[in-house]
Amino acid sequence: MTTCDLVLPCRDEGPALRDLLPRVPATFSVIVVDNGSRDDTAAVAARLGARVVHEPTPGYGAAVHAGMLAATHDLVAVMDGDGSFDPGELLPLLADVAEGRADIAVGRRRPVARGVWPWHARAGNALIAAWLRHRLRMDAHDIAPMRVCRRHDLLALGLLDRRFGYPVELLQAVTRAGWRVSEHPVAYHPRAVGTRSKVSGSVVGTARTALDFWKVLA
Ligand SMILES: Nc1nc2c(ncn2[C@@H]2O[C@H](COP(=O)(O)OP(=O)(O)OP(=O)(O)O)[C@@H](O)[C@H]2O)c(=O)[nH]1
Ligand SMILES: [Mg+2]
Repeated sequence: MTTCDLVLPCRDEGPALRDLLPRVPATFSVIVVDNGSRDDTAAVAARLGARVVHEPTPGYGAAVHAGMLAATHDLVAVMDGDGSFDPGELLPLLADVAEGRADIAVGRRRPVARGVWPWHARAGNALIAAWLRHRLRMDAHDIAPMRVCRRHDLLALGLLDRRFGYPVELLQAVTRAGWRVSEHPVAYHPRAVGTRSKVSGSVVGTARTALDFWKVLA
């Protein structure tokens, strides 16, 4: 029996999903949000039993928000769909929220090898997290690429960003709302072979994302 929805925002992640979906623990009901993929992301997801939601508006935030609206369980998890995370590592995060120890549980990336997380992407990420800890006393060290919380509580925050600023806007909002945050180290693997980096693979990609982050910092 499933107890939590798992939203996977995906843009051209077909090769990653082939390996990732069979490894998702049975407690999760998977929703793949296909955001204008040109590869077989939707077909692979459907074939492997995931619910597929199509979101026409491009952007990470647009995909995650569409997944939140499509979710039906009280508990909802979000994770990148590019193979860089192990879905089994969501279970301790889910337990924290389901058992009332936290209002949101987040993952803190631990690269499994040198070069998995390029210096420019890691630096940009560390800068934003340090800023939020300094400005808002945020209780986290990463921008929550893996997270679990209650669906209604999240939607009640009324997050507006539909691009890569979404997780930063989320962390600002939960910190301001006084949510209890628990953080767990999670292994960060290279994205799946056969998929293309959209962010950290280039300085331009990182710069564009850093701009998205900056826009939501109020
Ligand atoms: N649906 C959708 N998903 C996106 C979009 N951009 C990124 N994603 C997905 O969001 C997740 C995180 O994006 P990534 O591209 O992995 O970001 P990253 O991990 O910082 O950088 P790379 O893995 O190097 O690209 C992945 O599953 C992507 O497929 C988008 O515009 N629409
Ligand atoms: Mg990635």
